[in-house]
Amino acid sequence: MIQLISVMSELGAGTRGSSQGFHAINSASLDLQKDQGDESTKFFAKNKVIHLEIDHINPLYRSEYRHAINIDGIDRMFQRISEAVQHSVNKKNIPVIISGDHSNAGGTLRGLKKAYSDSRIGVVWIDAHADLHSPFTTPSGNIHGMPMATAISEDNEESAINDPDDKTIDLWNQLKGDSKKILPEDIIYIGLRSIEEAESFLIKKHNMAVHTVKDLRDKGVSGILSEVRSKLSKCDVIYISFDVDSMDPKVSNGTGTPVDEGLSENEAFQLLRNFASDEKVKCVEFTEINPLLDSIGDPMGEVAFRLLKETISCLNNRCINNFL
Ligand SMILES: [Mn+2]
Repeated sequence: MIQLISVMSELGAGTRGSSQGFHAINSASLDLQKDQGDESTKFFAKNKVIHLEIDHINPLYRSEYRHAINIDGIDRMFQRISEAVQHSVNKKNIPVIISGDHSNAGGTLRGLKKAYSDSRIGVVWIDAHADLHSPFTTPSGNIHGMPMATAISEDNEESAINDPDDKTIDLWNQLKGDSKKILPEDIIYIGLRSIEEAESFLIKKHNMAVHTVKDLRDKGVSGILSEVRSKLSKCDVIYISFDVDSMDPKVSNGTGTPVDEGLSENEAFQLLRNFASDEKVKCVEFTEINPLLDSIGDPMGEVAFRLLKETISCLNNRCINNFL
């Protein structure tokens, strides 16, 4: 079964509103299904998607950790998310997570690492940003720029611009966790186009795979997919993390940190349906949908819903046989 897990925590973002992401998708689903004359206006119910909502603690937190804002609350969220994801996988479900900001993906990965403790886990990070900062390197202090660093357990002190206090460092070490790490060579970036120096340093240091939007246009979606396939051939399990800011702001205005020259909706659609069709893909996350920053109507919710719908259908049917 597909288990839809909504995690409306926005503690890691610099702007409020991604906590409304699931509601934006849900209301788009009601409207779009109605427009298509579908008798059931509830796509999720119709596709036998079980929904689990994880309680957030957004109102409680405004913490003083300036190089890792709200890190104490985010640590609590990581725990909740990882338990839910681990439980979902143990029940033989495929978790599809709709999260507020991208910091939550660190909790998802912690859960996957526990649930698949004997497996090698590959990560496809579809995003305008590398999210590889640490409290030592972050210019903003926002933890949604750090989840990949928690996954590979990188402080990147070589690129330090901050001097975080001991309490921040303790919490950061806790956030990274003591379970096994994701190997940097098992991470693939797609759509990356806004990278800061400290992140570039790590990408070079670990020789991480990056596919820019231009690469995708040059090689085509199928060219990128075959490179991903060979790069992740040794992984048993693949996690797809889809930040809507990977898409162009023309499509994806309702998000915290839009960046020009992004993927088109169709390119995102082709990527997601191919990934979701592969048996190795055991978890997909949609994140950073922020209707408070959107234009009138709910265009971001509608785009995200169309992509989510195709992703869920392909996960259910594994539409394209063993592409990866
Ligand atoms: Mn991101």
